[in-house]
Amino acid sequence: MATSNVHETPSKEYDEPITVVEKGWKNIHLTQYQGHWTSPQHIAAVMAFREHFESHSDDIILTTQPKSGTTWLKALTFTVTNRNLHDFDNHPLLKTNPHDLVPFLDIELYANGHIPDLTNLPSPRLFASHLPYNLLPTSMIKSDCRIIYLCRNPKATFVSMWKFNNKFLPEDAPVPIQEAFELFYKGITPGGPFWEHVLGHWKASLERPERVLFIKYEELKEDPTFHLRRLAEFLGCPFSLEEERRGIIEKIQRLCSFENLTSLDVNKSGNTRIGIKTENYFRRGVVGDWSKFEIAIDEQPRVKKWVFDKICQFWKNWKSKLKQTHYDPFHTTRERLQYRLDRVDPVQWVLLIEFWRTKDGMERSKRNAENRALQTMNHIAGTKSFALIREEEAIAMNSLENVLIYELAYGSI
Ligand code: PAP
Repeated sequence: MATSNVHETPSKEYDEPITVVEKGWKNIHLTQYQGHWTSPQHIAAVMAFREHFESHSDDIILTTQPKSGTTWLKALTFTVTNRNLHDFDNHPLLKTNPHDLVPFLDIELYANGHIPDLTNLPSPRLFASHLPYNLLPTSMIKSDCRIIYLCRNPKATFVSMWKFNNKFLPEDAPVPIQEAFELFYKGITPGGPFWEHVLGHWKASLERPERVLFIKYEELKEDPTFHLRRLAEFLGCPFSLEEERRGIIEKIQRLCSFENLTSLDVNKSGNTRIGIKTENYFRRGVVGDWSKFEIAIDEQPRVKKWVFDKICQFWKNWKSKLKQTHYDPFHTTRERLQYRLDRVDPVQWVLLIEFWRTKDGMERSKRNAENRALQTMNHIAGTKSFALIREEEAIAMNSLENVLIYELAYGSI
């Protein structure tokens, strides 16, 4: 297990030109480093981490965007991996904030470009990072280390970030929610852009499922037992029948629950190692809380447009890579898509579209589309000639993009 007990060597100058600096979120300037938004003071750390981190094959890396449940994931993973070392009545989490048990690599261990000596930490080393997948050190991607990614509904992540950020401002001068959302929408948010972060990890989890585990905060809330089993299996330490019988999964859940962690003195006062008040990592810890802020966020109506634009953007990029066909039903389905947006979880939308772009996704989509075509044919047989229906379906399924359109227009999502 990684602890704070690491040696540091003097920092080296990292003076890569900073391309853009935005005065985002009122109190913090944000810088874009290779497409990733972060505070200027973290740039040296990010560069040192990327250049010097030597991954071990049994490392466990927790990756998240800020405010998507990092604290919770740290608590859960620490408890699962160390369950044979600590008993629950005298557990480190009762006295220590999860952030001080699982350090951040990019913004903590390599802070200011210092190069820590992490070689002698006991295995498996447990670290966290807010970096997007494409910026993780090459040694991490090439090694067999395991990456656990937790993502959260974008609106919930945004509201949590907005509330967190306001804690650093005078009480009577919070950043107006529309202003903050405008930045978040453009991707200018600590750890952003949101979609790129999520999609990078999502793709990696499809390409390397045995090395990258993708979890959603909302699903973890809904069925923690299922996801804890999944997590333990992924880490190669599944719960034994005996452990299950002893109720260890429920104990882990309880220990790491929002209710329990917020009841502990350590999380009511004091700071974490990186100087943030421990209490600031906990607010409400629920799903759907953002809906209270919906009126403000949706005034423009930003969120729907945002998700819709993202889908169109993926769609266009995808189309441009394919041969153009004479049949372009995009316009005909546009309204239907707009209509359906109200009913679908936005993360699910974009993830599904990305999934369809993979080979497995396409195979599955094709089968779904064929089944649906068959059903349609059965349903309307008698009112149209079979040949005509076959022709229509053939057109609809004649290219990859048409299969997707078919799915979206008539699909089950
Ligand atoms: P970080 O990126 O700065 O580390 P992070 O832990 O990712 O923050 O996000 C904090 C959110 O996780 C808060 O969400 P909220 O603002 O919507 O309430 C916080 O309440 C929530 N959170 C913290 N601990 C837990 C937990 N044990 N269970 C569920 N949610 C939690």
